[in-house]
Amino acid sequence: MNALLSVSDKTGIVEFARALHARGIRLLSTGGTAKLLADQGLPVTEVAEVTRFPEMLDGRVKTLHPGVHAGLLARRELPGHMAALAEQGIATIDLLVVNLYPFESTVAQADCTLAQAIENIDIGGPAMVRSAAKNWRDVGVLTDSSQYPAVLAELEAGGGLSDGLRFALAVAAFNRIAQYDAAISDYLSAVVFDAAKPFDSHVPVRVQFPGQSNAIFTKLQDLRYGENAHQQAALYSDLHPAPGALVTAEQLQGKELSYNNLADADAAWECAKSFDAAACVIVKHANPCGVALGSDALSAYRKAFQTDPTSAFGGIIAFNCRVDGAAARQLRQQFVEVLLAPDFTEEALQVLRSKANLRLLRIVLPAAGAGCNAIDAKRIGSGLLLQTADNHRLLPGDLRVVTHKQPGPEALQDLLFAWQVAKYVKSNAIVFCKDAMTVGVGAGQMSRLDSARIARVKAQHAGLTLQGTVVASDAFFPFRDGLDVLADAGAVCVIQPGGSVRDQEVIDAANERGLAMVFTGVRHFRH
Ligand code: 93A
Repeated sequence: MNALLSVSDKTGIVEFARALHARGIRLLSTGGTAKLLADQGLPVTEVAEVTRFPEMLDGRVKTLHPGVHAGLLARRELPGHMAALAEQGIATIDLLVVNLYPFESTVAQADCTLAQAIENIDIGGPAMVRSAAKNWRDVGVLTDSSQYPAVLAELEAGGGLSDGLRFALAVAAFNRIAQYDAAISDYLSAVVFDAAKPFDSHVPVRVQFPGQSNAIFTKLQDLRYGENAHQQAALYSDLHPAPGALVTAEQLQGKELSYNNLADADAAWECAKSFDAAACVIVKHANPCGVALGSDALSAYRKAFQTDPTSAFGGIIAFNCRVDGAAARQLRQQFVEVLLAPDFTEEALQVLRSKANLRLLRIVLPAAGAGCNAIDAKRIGSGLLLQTADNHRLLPGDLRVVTHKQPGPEALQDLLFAWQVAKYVKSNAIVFCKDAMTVGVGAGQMSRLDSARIARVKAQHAGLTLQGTVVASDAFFPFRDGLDVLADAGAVCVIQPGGSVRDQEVIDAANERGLAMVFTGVRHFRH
């Protein structure tokens, strides 16, 4: 068995090569990799020896040779292929270990020149990876050091690699090549070529999204239809989904998830996971119609449901905490489309099993401090709007009290809660809250005044009082009329970004009506 090793990132390669050698596998390698392995006392044959052709053009042509590619591409069970190899004195290559020239990290450096970027475009590496991955039934292809242990484990178990592992490695290989090529295309597309300027003074003009590699999406499944029955749809996942992202969820039971289920589940989950205390979020048509914190799932759910029982019918419900038997029995009383949580007790699963259609999703909460999806994308006609995600988290110290009246400590807690909820409500958002529970949500209106009116009406319909509530507004009040609606309804504290030319008019109104008001200096539009 022959293995060809050619890696730029040499992490773990010596140990891996040593393990291959110990299993009697012959090592072939390119210049730098071969030297490292030889220095560590491993017997290694240079590719140049195999091809009987020297590396040339400063290493630009190392492995681009039929002696390598025929060895990778030959179908072992075709006698014609094997005879052709024998005729040319070419040996099969059964294992390929390649990682590519570091294009992505090179262009991420601020002082990277166009010439350096181009020198770091790997040609021979991707060519070999493609050959090996195409011939996955006969060749194992490794493109990342994280794959070494799984391959060694199978080799050590005796026999060769399994079909399953070789196929998974081939898929990972093509994904890696797609990602690599996208990085090159992305970089070069952003270079505005100017013949009057020296070649190497060109730099790409582009927005840098920190820590974000090129977005490559892989299809998870076709969906029955899109937002409406006449639209086709499919679900794709980031190649490397962020920890705790919806696409990593496991469906435990229930009907197939629809396009709208997924969109709403995502809205509910993103909101629920943003709280530290046990939280329940009920979403309908992409907007929360009930959000509450509690001591456990049951208490949070009871409060969230009270906000708007009418809208909660057929809702999508997310918890950031374990759902136990008591919560499940309560949930069984209402019609739920999708239920998602990081954990369910055995008893809860038992209770929910009787609702065979209910889509139940288990999703792992991200570890504290884990990165979330750094980029937000929205399709526009033949284009894509990209932005970094709205990850801003307000701290009590960021608040500026602008009224004579100060919010008390309890109101302050509710203000922070209301603000956090408003972030997940479509603009214009007005959110009344009390005791860590929403009591009136006005969402998605073209005027802030109407959102305020709607939030009030919804609270009335749910039989809730707005006396003594706090209110969050996702953006500033352009006039005092919106604030007057809140005061008329009985609100006592307001949180909003501030920043309007009429801020003073609104502050005066708050003082006149005896409200406390705080400015955040940050806006949370969500369209
Ligand atoms: O310059 S290349 O595009 N031409 C080649 O023929 C070639 N073959 C392997 N780059 C090539 N490679 C790459 O060299 C591999 O993908 C790997 O990243 C690197 C390993 O070189 P070395 O073993 O000399 O450190």
